[in-house]
Amino acid sequence: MNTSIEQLRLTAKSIRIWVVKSLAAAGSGHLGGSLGMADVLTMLYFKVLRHDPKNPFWSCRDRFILSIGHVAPVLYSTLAHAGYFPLEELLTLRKLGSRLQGHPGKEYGLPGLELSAGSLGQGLSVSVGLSLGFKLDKLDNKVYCLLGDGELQEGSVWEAAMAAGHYHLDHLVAIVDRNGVQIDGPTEKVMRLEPLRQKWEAFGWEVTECDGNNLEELSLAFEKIGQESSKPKVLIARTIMGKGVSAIEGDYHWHGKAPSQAQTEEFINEILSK
Ligand SMILES: Cc1ncc(C[n+]2csc(CCOP(=O)(O)OP(=O)(O)O)c2C)c(N)n1
Repeated sequence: MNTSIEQLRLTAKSIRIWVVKSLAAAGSGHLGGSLGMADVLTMLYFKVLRHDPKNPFWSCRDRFILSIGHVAPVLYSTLAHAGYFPLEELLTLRKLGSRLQGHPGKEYGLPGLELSAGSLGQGLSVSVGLSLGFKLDKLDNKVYCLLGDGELQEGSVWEAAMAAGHYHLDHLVAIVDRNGVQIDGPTEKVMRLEPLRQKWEAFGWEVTECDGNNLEELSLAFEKIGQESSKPKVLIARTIMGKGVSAIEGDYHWHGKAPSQAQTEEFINEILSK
């Protein structure tokens, strides 16, 4: 896909605005991580992934596995922007009968959604299984799995990482939202993760790091990741929780909070002004 950085920036901006709008309509949800991930998801869905919103079950599609189900609002907003369903549906977030539940559920039939999520520590195992299956069938589909840094404290993540290294799952890409915070504080206080690069390397992964809120850096990082090598790849994307809204940036109290009516207007105006 030939999309300029400027176009991607506009898309990310609109994705953020609809995240805020949908959370405001729901009156609850996870704003911080959703805003922080807007640039990564924009890059994936508008430049990196092989997919077709008109044919969500296309067998040749790459898979995007959202392991941190709580940032569903940014996935929903991205899928809607990509054309999987109308933008207006975003305003049904968390409502009874909606296809857009607080944590994504396959049973609601949302086009583009690959996996139910919410219980942390599951997505990388699923991604390893998918990737191993593609490899055994000699297919070139890639699998991208988005993990939270707090989520890395789940032991199952490291079992999956070990298996990916063992089976040389070269078409598997894990992305870690390295925002340094989790639901109840800084990750390094709750359960130290550093040295994170060396941990992944020890499990047989090729590690790339970048500013996950910088589209130029993300573009270069995914180009590097796209180059052939026999290892699974991990992108440690350094991001800021709440990116785009200065009043909440970096504040873990916004992990799972929705804006009030007054804040909604203020937040949208700030995102629009940048
Ligand atoms: C197995 C499991 N344990 C606990 C939770 C509750 N929980 C939801 S999000 C979260 C914090 C995750 O931190 P991180 O992955 O860093 O996400 P961020 O706060 O950056 O959005 C926790 C503990 C959960 N969803 N699943």
